[in-house]
Amino acid sequence: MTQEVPDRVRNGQADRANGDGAQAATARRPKKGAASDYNAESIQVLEGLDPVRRRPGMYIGSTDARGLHHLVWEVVDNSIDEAMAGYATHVEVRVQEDGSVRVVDDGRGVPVGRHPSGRDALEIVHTVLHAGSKFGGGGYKVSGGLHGVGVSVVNALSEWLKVETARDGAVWGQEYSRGNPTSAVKKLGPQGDRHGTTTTFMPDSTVFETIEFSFDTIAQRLRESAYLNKGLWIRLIDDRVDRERSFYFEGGLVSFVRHLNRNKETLHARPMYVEKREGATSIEVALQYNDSYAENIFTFANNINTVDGGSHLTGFRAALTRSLNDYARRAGILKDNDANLSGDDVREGLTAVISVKLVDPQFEGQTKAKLGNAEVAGQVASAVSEGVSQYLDENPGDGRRIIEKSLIAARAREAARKARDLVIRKGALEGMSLPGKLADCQERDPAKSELYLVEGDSAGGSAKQGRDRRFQAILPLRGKLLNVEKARLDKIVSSENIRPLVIALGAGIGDSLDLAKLRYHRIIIMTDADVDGAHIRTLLLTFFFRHMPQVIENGYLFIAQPPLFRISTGKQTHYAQSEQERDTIVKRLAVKNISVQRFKGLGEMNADQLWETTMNPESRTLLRAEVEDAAEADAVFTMLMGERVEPRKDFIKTEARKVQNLDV
Ligand code: 0RA
Repeated sequence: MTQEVPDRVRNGQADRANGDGAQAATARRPKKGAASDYNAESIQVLEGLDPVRRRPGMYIGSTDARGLHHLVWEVVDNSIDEAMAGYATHVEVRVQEDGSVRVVDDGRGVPVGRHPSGRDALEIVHTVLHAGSKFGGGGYKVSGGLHGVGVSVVNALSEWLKVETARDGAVWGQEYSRGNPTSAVKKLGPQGDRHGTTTTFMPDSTVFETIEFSFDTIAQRLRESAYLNKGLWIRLIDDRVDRERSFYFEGGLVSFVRHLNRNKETLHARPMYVEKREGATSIEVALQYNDSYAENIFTFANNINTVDGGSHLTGFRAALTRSLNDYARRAGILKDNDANLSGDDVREGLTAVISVKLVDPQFEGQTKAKLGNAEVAGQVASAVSEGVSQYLDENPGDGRRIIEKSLIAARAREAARKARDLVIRKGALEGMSLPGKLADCQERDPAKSELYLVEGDSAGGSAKQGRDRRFQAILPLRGKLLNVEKARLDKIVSSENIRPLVIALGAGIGDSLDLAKLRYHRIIIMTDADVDGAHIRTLLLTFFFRHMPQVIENGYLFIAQPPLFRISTGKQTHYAQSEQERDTIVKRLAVKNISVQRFKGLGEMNADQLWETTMNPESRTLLRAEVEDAAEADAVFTMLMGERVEPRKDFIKTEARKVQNLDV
């Protein structure tokens, strides 16, 4: 059954680049029957590991911290495949004291034994690109999907790697260095009660910019895997700091949705849950409405986060809209003459997770993060229609609340449209007139233009004086802005504070946003370094996050870093952004006629000081606002802006910015 495929050796790299390699290889031959026929003979030989070390980025995306963690995902995903196939129940990940990572599962164990090529199957899996179970067909595979490149890639990029497989009556093992065997496949002892695979590897410090694994990054990913594979135990241990987390969710996606809604008020206590098999496709959906206005849907195919959606999302949306409209008419809430609720209306305040598992997932699009299999749309739609209709019929109180919220959404959407039209018309009527408070810059090229959003009129005054008017515009914002989480789009747009901002930016808002019209590519939030400043900054971040997310996604939003202290000796002046920095500077100066001034707000700085410390591109530090992880950002914003006050206070005190450090 096994054969060398020499032309794949030549073509392998090009095929890998577009991600089609696995399918192309499978299509070449008749499929073997059941997955359980799998043995040493089934491993296919494709190509050696040189290309991986030559161009690691092609296989793991990058050689920074993100690429480094890909090594862990690759090894863990193999174990999770084994769990999805029904053989493994426990996966343990351990970051060891020396910085290496060990992954243990209790599955069937990687096959060992002589392969027709003369080498051992275990060795081939670890030293040959594209060799492995994913060509075998059968079962759902994470590792055959989006980023599944095979453990051989991990091996190639590791200073050393050791594998042990407990099966066929013994524990077998082999060791490697940078992908090359440093031992034969050896019998290490009797099998005992154990079955499964243990893989330990030390990333190669000559390949990666950093080889320090992050507990939090790994924990977050493992938590997600545990949600997506209910009943699977996943344990993470960090021997470097003696930390440990275990993940196990009997509720699977229901637990996931509860987690996503944890800081929100929900419309119904129990998430709706749909689980169905349609042919070879397994479908799982959980959803729960909350009282916010945001839509929060996460989709997965074979545990891969399909951030660009695809057929499963399409099927879900269609079915949800249809079921809710059908129910609203059945229950007499929508009358004959009433128009249907739109998809946008029924998705306001919706948190949902959709997970499908299928044998041959097709990932499409630029980032391969969109599920292509067309048949899945109908399968998901039928499962969701059935599940949601049944839930609504059995829980009419919940049904009514959800429909009423959708109706409010429909009315609000109409009001927002009118308000938007008004804003746009108003802008036009005033002859493209920009807000009176805006001190615009001379530059007209958005890529070279900056807009400072400044808290308060006095700071606005200093900023106007201190700026370089050629490319820096100033818009003072007075008082507290609206609470953007609770306020509806129509109120926000027409609020006295936000309307000038929307007009100054020039790109519109919400659905009608047109980034091509954005007048500034650096929008810089400049607030005091105190709690009020933090609050206003958070409000502005929330506003952009909710209503102009593209601005953040394109990297146009920044946060200025005004200093807290001015330290002067008469001869020299220094600025510090924290007490710690102040102390360091004072110590370094080591003269004791030092005067330290604390700025209570931007307004206390004169124009020159503000320019030098906060606005001059030569000397300032800006933070770029990033939406690293939509789920986490959503939770933070909701917590900050939502009904519950205590977590907000705590948060503001400790960490007021969800941003990543960046010197510009
Ligand atoms: C190929 C075939 C079989 C199991 C595996 C691969 C396998 C790989 C890994 C990687 C980590 N843990 C794993 N567990 C299993 C099945 C062989 C058989 O039929 O027994």
